[in-house]
Amino acid sequence: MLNCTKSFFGLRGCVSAARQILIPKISGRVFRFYARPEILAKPNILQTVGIYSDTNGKIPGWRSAVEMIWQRRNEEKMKNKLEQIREKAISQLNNCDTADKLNEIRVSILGKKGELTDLLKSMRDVPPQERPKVGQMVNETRAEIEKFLEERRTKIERAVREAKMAAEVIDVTLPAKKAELGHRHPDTIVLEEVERIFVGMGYEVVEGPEVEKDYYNFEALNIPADHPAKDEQDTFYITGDILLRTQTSGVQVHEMEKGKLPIRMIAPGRVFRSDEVDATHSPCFHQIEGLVIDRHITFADLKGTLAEFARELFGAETKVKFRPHHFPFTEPSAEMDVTCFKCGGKGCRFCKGSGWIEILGCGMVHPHVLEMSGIDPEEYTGFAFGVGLERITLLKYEIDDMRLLYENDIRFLKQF
Ligand code: 2NL
Repeated sequence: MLNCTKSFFGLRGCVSAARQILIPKISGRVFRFYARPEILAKPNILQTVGIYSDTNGKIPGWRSAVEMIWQRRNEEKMKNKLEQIREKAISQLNNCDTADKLNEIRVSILGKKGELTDLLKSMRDVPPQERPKVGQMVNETRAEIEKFLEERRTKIERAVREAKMAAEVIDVTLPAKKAELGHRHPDTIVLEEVERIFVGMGYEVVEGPEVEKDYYNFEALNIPADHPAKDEQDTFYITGDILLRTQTSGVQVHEMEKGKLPIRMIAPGRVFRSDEVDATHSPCFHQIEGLVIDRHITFADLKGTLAEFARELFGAETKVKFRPHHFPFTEPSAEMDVTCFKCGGKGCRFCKGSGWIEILGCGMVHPHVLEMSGIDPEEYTGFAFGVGLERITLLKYEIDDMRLLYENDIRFLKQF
């Protein structure tokens, strides 16, 4: 009894009941060999006919024939699987139009748990002699899919670019966006006003270092190490004798040490004190100090100068009043008040009913301070003053919280 089946290469082979495989015609000869019954029982066994092309017409022994049969079948299985993966990948990629989807597809095939990676892992089960061939097949499929992925990626990227360019049409007839301009800070406005007033009276504006030696910040101003005035100023120290200046006086001491007299100067700048932030305090604020040294300078010069300053800053009707005070670096010392520019001195909520507002501290430079900087107090005298820039800005613009000055909110700044 003969059982005929279509063979792999389209040849016809027959399996006899005698467990023979008869090959009618390969290279013009008929080959025959025997196989085990369980192999012969497989209906597609005659795929084995294909192996004859590998044997150069030599008839293999049945064991190697069977091995070749299995090898061929494994290869076929693998080929089919790879073909499936490839087809699926290509059809998915053809329908893919976003980079995210593309990535999903890539991961599902080539990723750690991807289909192709799984298949590669199953190489463990492939007999060693078959691995190179199977491995090569997997690699070829992988390369093909990767090539296809890249092509698709390029297409998607181009499409995204083109869509973006189409959407970004520039309408040249639209009005241009206005460049947003900043606004001068109210502190700057007031500082420039103060500078204008003093420069008008012949003063120089001098700036100096914010990081200062303890000597220039305290000692040279008659505040020795154990002076209580030093305790009052909680200070940021950098080293034992270097600190963030607590006042701009150091700038003036440097000027005095230069020995060039007379001096008529103001020293505006940032100063630092270890203070908590609240409506009237900040660890960093601005001070303007002034210093005049010449022969025959008296308290009358101080009064006249500062009264003129107050009138220019707050209005011609402004009156001033000096109250005795104490500073270690001036003697005598005073605080100057101006008549309330809100009520004109009658008393209101703004001046807490007194009619007066405190503006600055001042005094005649202490002879010891002059001496320490090399100026002879017998020949020269001088006056000095210090004013908090934020304080007068808040007063002038009736701002009730100092913190507003540091927030730099353009809506706030634009009001001045
Ligand atoms: C205040 C008080 C003041 C000075 C600062 C000064 C500087 C030198 C010599 C003498 Cl180099 N005095 N400066 C004088 C008196 C007062 O500031 O309350 N400022 C906010």
